[in-house]
Amino acid sequence: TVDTRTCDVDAVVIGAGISGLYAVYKLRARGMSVHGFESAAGVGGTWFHNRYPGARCDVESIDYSYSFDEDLQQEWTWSERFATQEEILAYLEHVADRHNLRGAFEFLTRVDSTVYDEDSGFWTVTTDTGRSVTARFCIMATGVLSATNRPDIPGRDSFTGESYHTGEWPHDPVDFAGKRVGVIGTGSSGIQSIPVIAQEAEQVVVFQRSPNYSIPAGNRPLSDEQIAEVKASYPERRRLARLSGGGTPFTPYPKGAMEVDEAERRRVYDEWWQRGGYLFAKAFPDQTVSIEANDSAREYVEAKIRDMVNDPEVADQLIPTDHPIGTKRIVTDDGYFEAFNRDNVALVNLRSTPIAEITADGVRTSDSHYPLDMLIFATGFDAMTGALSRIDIRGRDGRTLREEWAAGPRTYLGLASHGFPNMFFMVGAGSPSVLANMVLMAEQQVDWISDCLDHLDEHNARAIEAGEQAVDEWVAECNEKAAGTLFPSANSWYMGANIPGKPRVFMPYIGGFANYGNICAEVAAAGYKGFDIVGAEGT
Ligand code: NA7
Repeated sequence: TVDTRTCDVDAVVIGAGISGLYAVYKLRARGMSVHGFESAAGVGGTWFHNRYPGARCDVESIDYSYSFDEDLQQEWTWSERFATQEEILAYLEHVADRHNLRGAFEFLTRVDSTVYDEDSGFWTVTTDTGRSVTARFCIMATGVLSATNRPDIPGRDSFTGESYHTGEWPHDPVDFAGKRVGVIGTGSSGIQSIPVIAQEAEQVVVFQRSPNYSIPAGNRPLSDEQIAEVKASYPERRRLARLSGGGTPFTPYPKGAMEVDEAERRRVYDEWWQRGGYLFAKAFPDQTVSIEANDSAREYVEAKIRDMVNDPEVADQLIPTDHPIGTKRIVTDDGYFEAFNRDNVALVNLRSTPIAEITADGVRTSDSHYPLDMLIFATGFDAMTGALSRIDIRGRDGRTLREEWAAGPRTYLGLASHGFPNMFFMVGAGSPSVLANMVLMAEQQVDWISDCLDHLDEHNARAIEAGEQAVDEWVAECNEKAAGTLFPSANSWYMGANIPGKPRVFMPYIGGFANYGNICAEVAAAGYKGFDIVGAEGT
């Protein structure tokens, strides 16, 4: 039987980033009442928080933007090939205003728990401000790189100078002039910020545990002609992006790296190096599958790093030795390696001299003490699952998502989990997620969810839930796809390897954006195959 009480709203959307904003837009367009919660003071998600100097997206601006509103994509003009955080945030604020989305959200409100009640079929969402809202559907747009990681280094909180995490960067300008700045971490955030900070600070000490591959962005202003050309062909550009492996309109070279001779291989690497950025990982289709192909790309990049860094000993230490190139996301930088040619930038190799402790006035390694005025944690995130595990999510029969996912995320299509009816996860584990253009990724999933809700309405159904077998099979499929690549050999955040105690599972679906979209479409066309749909009578 169905509880005849009504809930407060049809859907709760948690998170006002790229996926949450579009979810609100789309669900409202279906005539649903939607209530959004957002822990930050404004919209933007990742782009609200990551305001560190040099923060940019590594996907080209013209692709990393919504496609659902043709007028918007014609009217908005990106200024650079790779947009700054500031410009992306301005864009998302513009979209929120244009579609009146801000009003749906309660800001500065963090969701503590979401609990499902089987009798009523409602989720109760409670917050740290004491709010409690009931809804039929819960959309978890909580972000994949949103739960920051501050590693538990001895003395971490004893530093008395200025201290920041790149993913929680303050809104007021940070002044580096005349200061000795320590940066812990050389992932994307460290690599993007270090050259910018070095231009202002008196001294920058880079504490590097693992070196990373990074490729110059080749960023530049977009000319009027380029903009006009893109706008004239936007629908075609988007079509190609949807047919691609990564949600951008680029296809790799048609042959494997070892199927061509050395001269051709070099020409292709030169071409993709010139294009700039992480796409270099995809120059040849087998680069992250075959170690031989990977070695050829690695050697090419190693030589480039040696060209850029004057001191051969420093260059040596900046070259990764612990993972095949591309199995951690290649960073897209602007002057990173050259920054080590400056007199005011020093590299501390934590592999040879680990951090012993953070002190009141600096960082002590096994062999030295580095006095600092400012300490920056560029130490990343509890990626993909961290934002979900920080919420107490309780589904049917009191089962908790934390327990269900204790050995790694268990989803069907990345969208849903067994035991958690009417709850949808956005752009996370089990989907191409961070391996694809997140904006098109979000659109694809929200559109799919919207169609799914149409289907439920047409069949007068009250709930949809991923079937247990479908989850088992999807988890196996995700693992099998990853096992066919070199990715599991890297200690990456894709693998959960950056968080002590986190299960080692390759979390995204690596079968490609287009394939994933096709699979989702087939599941829908087959009457949501693999999902259990509960009728109005509870059957
Ligand atoms: P990342 O890529 O996770 O980088 C974090 C960095 O912090 C990385 O170099 C880590 O070294 C380092 N780290 C983490 N914990 C420690 C400790 N305890 N000691 C020393 N160094 C540490 O995060 P980002 O924010 O840079 O980028 C995240 C993604 O955002 C990026 O991939 C893009 O897709 C956008 P490690 O490699 O673990 O040895």
